Amino acid sequence: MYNKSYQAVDYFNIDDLLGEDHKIIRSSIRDWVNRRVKPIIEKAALEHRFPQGLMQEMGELGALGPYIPEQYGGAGLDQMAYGLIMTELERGDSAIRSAASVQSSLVMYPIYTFGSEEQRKKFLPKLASGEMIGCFGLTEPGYGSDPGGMLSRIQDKGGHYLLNGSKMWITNSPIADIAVVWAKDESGKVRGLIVEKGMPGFTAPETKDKWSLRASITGELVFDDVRIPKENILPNISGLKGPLKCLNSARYGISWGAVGAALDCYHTALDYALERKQFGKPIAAFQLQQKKLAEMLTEITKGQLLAWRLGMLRNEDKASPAQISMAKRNNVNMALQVARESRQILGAMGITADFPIMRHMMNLESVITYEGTHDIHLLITGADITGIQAFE
Ligand code: TGC
Ligand code: FAD
Repeated sequence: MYNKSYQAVDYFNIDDLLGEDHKIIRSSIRDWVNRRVKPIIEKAALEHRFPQGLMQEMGELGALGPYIPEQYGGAGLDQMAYGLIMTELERGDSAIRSAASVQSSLVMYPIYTFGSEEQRKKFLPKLASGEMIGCFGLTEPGYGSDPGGMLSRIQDKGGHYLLNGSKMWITNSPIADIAVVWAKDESGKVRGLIVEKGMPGFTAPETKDKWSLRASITGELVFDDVRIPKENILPNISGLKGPLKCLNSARYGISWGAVGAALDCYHTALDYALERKQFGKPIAAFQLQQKKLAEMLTEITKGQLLAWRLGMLRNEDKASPAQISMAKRNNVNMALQVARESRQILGAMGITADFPIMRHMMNLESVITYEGTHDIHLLITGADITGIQAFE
């Protein structure tokens, strides 16, 4: 493992725009990632294994549901703090950020925003502490980018609902205690429900042999006549906008998270370029390598500013879904390009597990696909600019 001390670059003094509390939170997460994630993540990824014990540690740090009010076990922080936490976690690995984003934005957020008071009290404190793990089921085998076509159905049976259908590509489903699932009712309206592990007819098989996000567990959700008590329906939302509001929060977090992966690649490449000698000089002395480093830093800085401004807008509740799409799309693509360029700077060493770059690069191939693909976010921007939907 390449082991230089890490000080994240802040080329445009964005730190001056943060509060002291933000810097304290960031430094506690950064320290934890350096101590608890960096030393074990390469092995976990090679072994295709999620380091599950880290969930409770993230809970102790306040990284699960950071913006959920303290009365429900959250840390009561703002959106900027959430973003900074995501950057530090993804500097460690996208799988760790994924686990925290799903728990925070896709499980705690809908229960807090659309749930009953009983649901909030029952689930949120355990999710915040990491004692309970949650997952989010929207995507189906036949409906990924177009979730409105979903086939999963609930039928009202008087005292309970009967759930049938399946979901796939679900982060953490095999280890989750609860799943926030989206299914249509008899009138065709999308509803959200909380499915609990152990309910008869509910299984969550693992999806094996991924080349990407290897330190994250992915699986299916299969529902075969699962009885869902009525108190497990999220009462305060119906329609596709329910899951999409959750995605706004998760996509926002990813726009910050991707910056973390990019920073880790950039720092690794810079350190390596300054040390590695060819033709009698450090390779950092060659213009071609300087071009790569200078362009990477430029793009990272632009991504940091975009995320920071989006955080300000989110704090004021003024960020539009299209603005979030632009930031998620730009920053993930930026991180993937930075990973590819950094890998080249390391030459053959770049393909080994001695360095984090190839792992980040492979992870980012999922990040550019999930939470809305690169194409879909472009189409969302295009529709916003022109007023014309080009999806169909
Ligand atoms: P469309 O007709 O445009 O919209 C349906 C209703 O939803 C509203 N809406 C939104 N509301 C809030 N936030 C948004 N971002 C919204 N986008 C749309 C819209 O106003 C409408 O409301 P109403 O009241 O009129 O009914 O929907 P469409 O069927 O044409 O589809 C377009 C859309 C937006 C669904 C599609 O562009 C899209 O986003 N597809 C991507 C699907 C996606 O992102 N799936 C992610 C699955 S979860 C995941 O990947 C987790 S990875 C976790 C990890 O490990 O980190
Ligand atoms: P498709 O929708 O089949 O798209 C295939 C290609 O066609 C893409 O390039 C896409 O951009 C393009 N395309 C689609 N429609 C259009 C169009 N209208 N115009 C132009 N091009 C188009 N989902 C969950 O619900 N919960 C999770 O926790 C979750 N975790 C995930 C974890 C991982 C590791 C991965 C890889 C995925 C996860 N997903 C999850 C699923 C993810 O959200 C979907 O993969 C994603 O939304 C894309 O759907 P799809 O894979 O079916 O691709």
